[in-house]
Amino acid sequence: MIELFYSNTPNGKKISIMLEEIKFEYKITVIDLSKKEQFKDSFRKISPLSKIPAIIDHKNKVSSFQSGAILIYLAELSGKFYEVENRNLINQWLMAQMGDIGPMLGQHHQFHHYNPGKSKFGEERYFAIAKRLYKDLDEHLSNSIFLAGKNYSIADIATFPWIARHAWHDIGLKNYKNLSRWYKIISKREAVKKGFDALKNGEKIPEV
Ligand SMILES: N[C@@H](CCC(=O)N[C@@H](CS)C(=O)NCC(=O)O)C(=O)O
Repeated sequence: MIELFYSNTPNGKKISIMLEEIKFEYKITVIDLSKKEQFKDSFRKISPLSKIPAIIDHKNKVSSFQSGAILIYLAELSGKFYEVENRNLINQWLMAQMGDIGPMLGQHHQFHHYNPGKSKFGEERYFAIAKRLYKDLDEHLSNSIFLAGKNYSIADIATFPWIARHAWHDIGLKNYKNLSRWYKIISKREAVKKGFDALKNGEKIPEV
C-alpha cells in the first residue's frame, strides 16, 4: 500500500497518474496547501522542503519526496515505463521536466494566470519562456512519438499534467501539431483519466 501525500496540482497528478498506470494499491492523504499543512512537522519528516507530492511505501517502509524521484522509485518497483536500455534518454526528459518545464510553466502560471498586472517584466519573461518551451517540445515531438522515443515513459507522465494546464498558458496548444498529437494520445489512456481525477470530483482532462 502506497500512501500519496497529495494536492490537486500538476505535481500531485504526476504521481496519481503513475499509481493508476502501474495499478498499485494506494490511498491519498490530502495536504491542504491553503491551510499550510505542508509545514506540519509530521509532513516535513518525509518532505523536508514542505512540498507535495511525497509518498510512504508502507510495505517496504520507504518514504520519498520530489516527484521525479518518486516516479523513478515507482517505476523501478513496478518495472514499468522506465526501460533499462533507454534510461539515459528517459532521465534527460524527466530532468527537463523537473528543472525546466515544470518550474518555468509554474512561474508563467504565477504571473499570467494568478497575478496579471502585477509585474510587466515577470509576465513577459515567463510568457516568452513558456512559448519557447511549447515550440521546442513541438519540434522534438516531430521526430519522436513520446518524449523519450517510441515508448511512453515516466518522462511523459511527469510532463503531461503541466501541458494539461494549456488554457492557463494562453499559447494555443492546437497550433502546435506534434505537441497536440502527443497530448491527445496520452489523454486517451484510462489510467491517465483516472489519475487526473485523483480526488474523484469528476475532473476531466482539458481538451486541445
Ligand atoms: N520539485 C518539486 C516541486 C513540488 C512543488 O512545487 N509542490 C508545490 C505544489 S505543486 C508545493 O507543495 N508547494 C507548497 C510550498 O512550497 O509551500 C517536485 O517536483 O516534487
